[in-house]
Amino acid sequence: KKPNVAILGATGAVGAEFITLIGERNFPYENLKLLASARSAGTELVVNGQTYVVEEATPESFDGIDIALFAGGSISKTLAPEAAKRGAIVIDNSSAFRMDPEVPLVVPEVNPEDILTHKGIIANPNCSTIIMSLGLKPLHDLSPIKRIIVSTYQAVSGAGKEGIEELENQVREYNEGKEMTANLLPTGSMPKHYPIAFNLIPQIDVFLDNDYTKEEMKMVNETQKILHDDSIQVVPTTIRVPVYRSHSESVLVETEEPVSVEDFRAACANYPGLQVKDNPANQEYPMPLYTSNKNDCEIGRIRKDLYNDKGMNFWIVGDQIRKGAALNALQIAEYIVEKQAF
Ligand code: 11C
Repeated sequence: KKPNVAILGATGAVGAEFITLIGERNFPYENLKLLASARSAGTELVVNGQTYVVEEATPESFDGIDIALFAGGSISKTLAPEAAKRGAIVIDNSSAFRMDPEVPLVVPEVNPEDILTHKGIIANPNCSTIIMSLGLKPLHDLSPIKRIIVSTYQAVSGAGKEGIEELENQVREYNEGKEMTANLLPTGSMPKHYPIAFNLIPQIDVFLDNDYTKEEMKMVNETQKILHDDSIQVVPTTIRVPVYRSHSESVLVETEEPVSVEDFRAACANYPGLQVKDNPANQEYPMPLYTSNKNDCEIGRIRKDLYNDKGMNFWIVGDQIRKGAALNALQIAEYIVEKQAF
């Protein structure tokens, strides 16, 4: 059987990607409903050649829905439990339920076994966590991970359509000799905003009491949950860069036992959703311009720590809107459909 599917947040950057991927991947559905907040209701969108009118999302919108793909945002908090109550399996891209012990947090290549433990809601991890996890798991399988030091280089798409528009506008203003307008980054809720064009901003989301940002602590908590090991130490620095839609991460990992570069590279080459691009002699390494609009993440610059034989260094890059959000969620849905577990 095919599921009745709803997409909530259909008019945003992640929602648009859901629609593209549903067509590209031939995702099966019986009926499809596109939902959004009242502001976007009435918009017409085309899916698989058929035009749909976006409806305002209410709790009743989910009556009869088997799988609900939530693009994210604060609307999840109230509507996800309502949808689940009505029998839908919600795959939620917001941060609202990720650390709830009742809610599985899933990267399908890494912990697919958690998917069917859900009680109505399955959480999609934060984009930088998802992308890093694809490089961590093949290493973790060779020798358990003890400690991770990571710096991210995150695209403006992480701040949604508005983030992309802000970078576009600033580049234009700069080229026209005008002052750049900054209204959104690093985060809309704080008083100061800085241009991202020709700049780097070492703040993503708000600061917490420990002087790490919320984005950084997501990488800590979510990585431990996905790998089922709260003893893994994660020390992150998250940075916004003027790139449109792929996140890049420089990752140094310490494992329990030494792992050779050859073994790790071979494990990555065999890992689903991951491509090795690692040939320094030929100047081959992953770059965010070239992973954009692609499903697979790319890993390269694989090399040992200079001083610690249990340390492995790598660089991993992936499309933030695809693997970092919509693709990962849709893969969870595909798993549920394949198992006919709806
Ligand atoms: C960013 N990672 O790049 C954020 C966006 O918890 O899903 C996604 C936030 C989240 O700005």
